[in-house]
Order: sequence, then structure tokens, then C-alpha cells
Amino acid sequence: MSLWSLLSSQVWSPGFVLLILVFLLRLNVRLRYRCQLWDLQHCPTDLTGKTAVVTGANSGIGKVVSQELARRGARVILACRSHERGQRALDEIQAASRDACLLLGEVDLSSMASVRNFARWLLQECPEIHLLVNNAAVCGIPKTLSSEGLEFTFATNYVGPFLLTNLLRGALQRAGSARVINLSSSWHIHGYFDEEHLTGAGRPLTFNQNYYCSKLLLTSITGEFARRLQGTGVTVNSVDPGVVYTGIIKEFSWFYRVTFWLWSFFIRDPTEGANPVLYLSLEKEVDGISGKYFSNSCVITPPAKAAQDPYVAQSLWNATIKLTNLDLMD
Ligand SMILES: NC(=O)c1ccc[n+]([C@@H]2O[C@H](COP(=O)([O-])OP(=O)(O)OC[C@H]3O[C@@H](n4cnc5c(N)ncnc54)[C@H](OP(=O)(O)O)[C@@H]3O)[C@@H](O)[C@H]2O)c1
Ligand SMILES: *[C@@H]1O[C@H](CO)[C@@H](O)[C@H](O)[C@H]1NC(C)=O
Ligand SMILES: *[C@H]1O[C@H](CO)[C@@H](O)[C@H](O)[C@H]1NC(C)=O
Repeated sequence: MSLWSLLSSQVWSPGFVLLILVFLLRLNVRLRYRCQLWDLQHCPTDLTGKTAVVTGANSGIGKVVSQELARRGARVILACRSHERGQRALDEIQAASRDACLLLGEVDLSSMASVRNFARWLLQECPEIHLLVNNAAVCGIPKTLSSEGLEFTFATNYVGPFLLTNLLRGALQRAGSARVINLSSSWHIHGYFDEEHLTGAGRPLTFNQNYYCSKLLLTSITGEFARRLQGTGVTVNSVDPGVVYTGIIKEFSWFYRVTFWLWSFFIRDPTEGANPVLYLSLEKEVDGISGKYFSNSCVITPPAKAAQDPYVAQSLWNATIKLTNLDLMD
């Protein structure tokens, strides 16, 4: 077919032109992300002999992170709430890299009893932990109280990881130098402080604000934890993976899910979303840096004002210690 007949043929319907436009736009977005992303391929870090724990490892960002850590020789504990979904992810990662050393752990981060059981088991299996990725989270769930009297979203996204990190503190310190990474979100700037939210009380929250607020608390407490761990060799930082097309929207109505799907052409895929998390897990230049918030292009960025106030963070720390009965432990 000559060029002329191709140009004058029927294929140039508006639909076809639109399709090409979408394709070009997507290509542009992909190329732009490629420039923003950290160069994972050229990072030489080897994790042989190291132990890493990733929560919510069965899907999305957590699965990509677990796979990369395992590929680099780490023993990776996939901490999942569903045995079945966890096992499926484990089999998949194992199939991709046959030497991967993986262990499945069961934990429901919304239940403090479950977090304690998991920590007990984990400390028996792994006396030293070099990397903890607090990745699991939920989004889009209306206010719900757990049987332990905690609000479900806050319990999963904030109180559970708080308790887990504290219970694993000894194992992290024993590792000599360890990193804790909290998955935040740039949306935390839409949250505000109210400790009473943790127990389902406090000022009413609008649509999805429980998610934003829980991420704000997480970002704030990261600073406080870092202050408390100064000099122990353990660093804690939080990071925004960017807007990523994953299962995070599974609890939303079909309308939001379809919108997100349409949007998925222009946002990050899980591999791109995992990139800043892997940067914090692997990159040598992050050694010793603690208490910071990293943007999705791996740059230290000031978090929301509310998350920078050490007094607020200390008060939040005190409240959460009490809520999790950690004050009765030692
Ligand atoms: N996607 C984004 O645009 C975006 C943006 C900013 C921040 N983030 C953050 O990135 C992190 C990873 O999210 P994702 O996008 O990869 O979403 P995802 O695919 O939904 O992954 C979330 C994981 O957390 C697990 N989880 C949820 N509740 C749990 C609980 N109570 N106990 C244990 N595990 C639980 C889920 O397990 P199940 O499979 O059993 O549900 C799932 O494996 C989250 O912290 C999220 O807030 C994501
Ligand atoms: C937190 O608790 C400590 C020790 O119990 C106390 O000294 C400190 O003043 C409290 N901080 C805030 C902000 O409540
Ligand atoms: C993340 O770091 C904080 C401090 O970073 C630590 O207390 C916490 O347990 C980890 N998870 C959360 C929820 O903050």
C-alpha cells in the first residue's frame, strides 16, 4: 500500500487518532518516569546473609520489593494477612528466581494480638533483622471499629506498624546497621492530627481522610522513632512511592475503580512505584540518614508542617505507646 493510500484510508477515524494520541501520551509519561527513577540496575548492593521483612508482600509494591530483595540474596519474610494470597506470591517469586530464600509469615496488622504473635514467631526465626519495610496499608474503608477498640484504617496503617517496629527493635539493633522504611503517601498533606481518631473518636473525617490522616501520623512518628534510635545504627525513613496502579483501590466503589483504571495509563506501574522504596533499601548513599521523608523521585523533602513538629510527634508517641500497652512491657 502506498503512503498516500494509507493516509487517505479509513483508518484515520477519530477513534484511531485518539488511540494514537493516548499511546503517545503514555509513552511520554513512561519516558518521564524513567528519568525520575533511581538507577536500580547499576546498584551493586548484595544482600547475601541479610534478613528483610516486608509487610503486605503479596501484591503491588510490596511484591516487587520482595522479589528484588530476594534476587539480591536476602532472606525475605513475606508478612501477609492471608495465607493463601501470601503462598501464591511466594510461589511466583520463587519461580522467578529459583535461589530465592523466602519465608511466609502471617500477620493481620489491624489486630495488635496478631502483630504480637507474629513478632514472637519472627524473633525466634530471625534474631537479626536488617531491613523492615512497613508497606501494608488499606485505603477507602469507611470508619470501622476493631474488636480491640481501634479504628480499622488507623490500626492497619499506623498502630500496627508502630507496634511491630517497636517489638522488632532489638532484632534491628542486633543487626548492627538496619533500615526501617515506612510507606507514606504525598496525600498525607491532606491529613490532620487528632489522636482520638485512633480509637474511632475525634473530629469527623470526610471521604478517605482516614487514609490521609493515618499516613500523616506515620510520617510524623518516623521522625520521633529516628530521634529515639539515634546512635543505635538503626535508621527510619518514610517515602512516597508516587501514584501507582495497584490493588490499593480495591475497597472503593466501581466508579472510582474504573476511573483509576482509565488513569492507569498515565501513572506508575508497581515496578516504578517500588523504585523509591528499593532506593531506600539498597542505595549506599542513604547510609546513616534517618528521620527523613523522601519524595517519589528519591529526594529528601520536607513533609507536611504538622509532621515536622517534634512536640506533636512526642505526644503522638506517648499516646500510641499507651494504646498498644508497650508501657506495661518494659
Ligand atoms: N498505590 C498508590 O498510588 C500509593 C500511593 C501512595 C502510597 N502508597 C502506599 O504504598 C503501600 C503499598 O500499597 P500498594 O499500592 O502496593 O497496594 P496493595 O497492592 O493493595 O498492597 C497493600 C498490601 O497490604 C496488605 N494489607 C492490607 N491490610 C493488611 C492487614 N491488616 N494486615 C496485613 N497486610 C495487609 C494487602 O494484603 P491483601 O492482599 O490481603 O489485601 C496488600 O498486600 C501502602 O502503604 C500504600 O499506602 C500507595
Ligand atoms: C511524653 O512522655 C514523657 C515520659 O513519660 C514525658 O516526659 C513527656 O513530657 C511526654 N511528652 C508529651 C508531649 O506529652
Ligand atoms: C515507622 O517508623 C516509625 C517510626 O518510624 C516506627 O515507630 C513505626 O513503628 C514504623 N511504622 C510506623 C507506623 O511509624
